[in-house]
Amino acid sequence: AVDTRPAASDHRNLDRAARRVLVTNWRARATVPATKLYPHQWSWDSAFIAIGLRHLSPTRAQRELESLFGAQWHDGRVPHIVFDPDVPGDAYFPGPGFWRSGSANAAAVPTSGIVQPPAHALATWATYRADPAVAHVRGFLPRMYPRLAHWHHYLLTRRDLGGAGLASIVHPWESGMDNSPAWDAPLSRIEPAPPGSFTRRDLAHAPAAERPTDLDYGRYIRLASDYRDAGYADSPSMHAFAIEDPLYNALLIAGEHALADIAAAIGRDPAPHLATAARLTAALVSRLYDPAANMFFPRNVNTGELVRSWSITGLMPMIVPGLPVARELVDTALGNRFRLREACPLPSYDLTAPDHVPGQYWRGPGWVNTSWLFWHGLRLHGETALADDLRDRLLHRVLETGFREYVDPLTGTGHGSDGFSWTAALTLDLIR
Ligand code: 9WN
Repeated sequence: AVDTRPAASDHRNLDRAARRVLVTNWRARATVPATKLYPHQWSWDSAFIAIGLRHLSPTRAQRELESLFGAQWHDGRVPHIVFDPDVPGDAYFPGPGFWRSGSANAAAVPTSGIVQPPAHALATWATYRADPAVAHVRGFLPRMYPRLAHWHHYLLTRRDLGGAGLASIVHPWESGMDNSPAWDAPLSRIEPAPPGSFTRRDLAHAPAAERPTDLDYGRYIRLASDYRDAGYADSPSMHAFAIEDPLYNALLIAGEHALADIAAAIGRDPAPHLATAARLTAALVSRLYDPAANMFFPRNVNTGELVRSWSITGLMPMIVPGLPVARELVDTALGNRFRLREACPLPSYDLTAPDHVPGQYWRGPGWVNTSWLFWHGLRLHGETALADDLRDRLLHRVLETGFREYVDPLTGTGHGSDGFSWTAALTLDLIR
């Protein structure tokens, strides 16, 4: 077997290079995911970035999360993009002029109107633990706790579109795994916005073959403008796309466990959060787990059917404390579809599927954030040897390929942006 463990000196170089990426991508109040392709603040990126930044500057990691929650809407939602007013409105599409968030948040900071996976409570607790003394002086936990609770409350109430307690996403961008093959069938019934009605900006910074198609974008724009034109109202009947996603709900559950820790640390009662976590875990397993497949699948709320797509989202419940089927998920990860022992980062989609594309976004390549989550889950469930091996191979991959946005999981060819913030941030965390 080839020894993939990076040497100590490699770690030092990686550490230095990762810090450089995070320093370069820091703006006045937050970190951009990548300088050209994504020149604003993104919601779940900031959570992963804080997990790495805490090793470089605990104060900056706290500010990363605080600035995101500074743009939280009155209804509790945390928008998926917070726009930087100093960046031209047309630098990213769809920009502030499309979303028209107005005074949806107290500061009237321009934002999008959709959300992203709730990784923030997990990140807040991790950030706090990196330096409790500095967090205490800044009042970090007492300030974040009510905001996080309000955010989860929005998801647990207004987004319970299926009526079983789980949160639904209403747009592929909300999954964070935009063009995952899992969304193909539910998206196919959406009438795309006419091609001439909008101009993509992403193709100026990344090859078309590595990005979603124009047809995907037409559907993304249709869904987003319908939501906007309905005043961003949530009701089971109005969403043409409504999915109970395993990754989304797994983060919500792990987040409720983190909120219980945060509550206890500031003298509040952790019990309600633990009760919510237990209730959601039962719903996650009964509604989204298929025991014949040893896999979680998204549920299309509009048809009531499971979407039987073998996407990385189905392995992500590994991060749920006390998950009763963790060993089964490890078996699935070790199998031919994901090849946990060789493929790195873990492929976003079934390696054996005829439509697996190793360089196209969420249709095959590996991403460091989902691999980090699986690593975290392996450790949580006592799979230490597999966790250590995955960490070593991830670090080796980043050493070879750099801080790319996504990577061919078998050849290691890098794709998408370079200098990608969460790749750098989570590398810093894996080195520790
Ligand atoms: C749309 C910023 C974001 C990530 C998502 C990733 C990609 C945006 C885009 O970039 O999505 O939100 O323009 O393609 O899919 O996970 O948060 O890094």
